[in-house]
Amino acid sequence: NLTRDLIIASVRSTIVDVPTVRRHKLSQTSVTAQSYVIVQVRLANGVEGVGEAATLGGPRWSEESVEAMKANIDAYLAPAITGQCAGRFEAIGLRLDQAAKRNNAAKAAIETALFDAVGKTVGLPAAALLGGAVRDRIPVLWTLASGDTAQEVEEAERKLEARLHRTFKVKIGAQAPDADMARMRHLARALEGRAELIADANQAWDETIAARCLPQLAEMGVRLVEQPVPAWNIGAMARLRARPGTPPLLADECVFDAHDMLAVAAAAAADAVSLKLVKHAGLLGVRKVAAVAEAAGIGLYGGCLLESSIGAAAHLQVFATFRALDWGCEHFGPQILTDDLATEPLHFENFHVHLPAGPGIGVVLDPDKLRRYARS
Ligand code: MUC
Ligand code: MG
Repeated sequence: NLTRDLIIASVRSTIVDVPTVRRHKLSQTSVTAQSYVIVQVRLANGVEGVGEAATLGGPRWSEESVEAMKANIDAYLAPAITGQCAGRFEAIGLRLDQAAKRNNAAKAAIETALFDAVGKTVGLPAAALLGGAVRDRIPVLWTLASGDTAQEVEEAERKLEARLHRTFKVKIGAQAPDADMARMRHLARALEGRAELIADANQAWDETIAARCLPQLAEMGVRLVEQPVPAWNIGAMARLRARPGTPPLLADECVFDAHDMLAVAAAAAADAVSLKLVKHAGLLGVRKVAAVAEAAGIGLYGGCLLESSIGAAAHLQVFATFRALDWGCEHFGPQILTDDLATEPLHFENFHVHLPAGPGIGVVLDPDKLRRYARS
């Protein structure tokens, strides 16, 4: 009896900290380890599903920290769904929303674990439960974020040589705008004709600085500029976008739910949107935000928050279902960690990351790694 098999027997959350190969510096924070909450859902049939909630430097990229997520999962979210049928994804989403406002990353990790467990039960990849895959590999970029230009050129050279990445996203906004413009100019010259550049200011600029810097970035050939101004300032995004010389703009922190996406679309404030589980509260939420973007002619960009192969695989399952994913994805996370959490990490080759073939999210949590990196 499938309905009985899919009853949620238990929900467990574990905080893990995995070191990164180098310091990763963005406008509001700098990290040398990635902290995640790993959610393990066990069904009545004994099948376990796994989900991951990523953060970046505690509650600095968005309001959720791993400590807060674990507390809210254990006290509110897990009790709200234990005993329910895991396959009733929308009904469970409703219960999660009744149990806690927002907490989108925590909810996404839980929903991912449900898709993984149900997929593993019926022998289907999560993508098949989300509409079905239309691609089995996605172009993947690398992020340059050490802040040391010479190191960044060298790092990009190594990625190009290994045929892993040929688009680079540069994290700007941690230093003065003119210093960032000089850094960008240096990178653009060093990689000219061999790589494409995009830039992410993580909300660091105001409208005046953005109006000065955006045309300079366009002139350097930068293809896309992400979240140049604060998330609340959709009006500025729209005005900047209407100015001649502004490169295409990518909405990140200003779009969490589908209502945000609708507001950005109505204001004509972005050319593309970065889709992330931590923002959209789950795989279904990613599809809902994407549908609003598609309806407005706004391009889809497969965003990340430096997930391990667990969280990255979940993103790939839903990204694989979009008819068009014109901007590719940025799931380089598994490559910036010193170690992975999956038994078999994602496969990167020829500038693409491959959709793993297994059921559920397509990868399996390594219990030894979970033990090794769990916070005591
Ligand atoms: C962000 O704001 O896009 C994604 C890649 C990266 O380096 O930082 C993240 C978050
Ligand atoms: Mg961003």
